[in-house]
Amino acid sequence: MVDGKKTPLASAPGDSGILFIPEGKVVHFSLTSADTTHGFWVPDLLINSAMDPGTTGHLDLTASKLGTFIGHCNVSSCGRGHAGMSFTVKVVNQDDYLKYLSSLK
Ligand SMILES: [Cu+2]
Repeated sequence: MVDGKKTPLASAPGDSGILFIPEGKVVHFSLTSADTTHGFWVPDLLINSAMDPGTTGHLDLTASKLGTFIGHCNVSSCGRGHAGMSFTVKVVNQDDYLKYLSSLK
């Protein structure tokens, strides 16, 4: 969530999700899981948080560098499909973030 607005995870079935976030803004994540414990790990952004079923964890992030970063689940015991549990985080400047949001309409 950025400035009180939800930030969608752009993805299509079978594709890894892409999360766009603006540089220098506090982004609030609400993290949970539908089945078992998974990890929300983006090492280049120093994010490492667990997502547990039945609970909602909270994480605030202010990305201080532009770029494209890879995230993974880092709970190897989470089950079948673990190897494919990755996503992309794109940290963009404020103008590009607003363009991205406009493209969703
Ligand atoms: Cu997992």
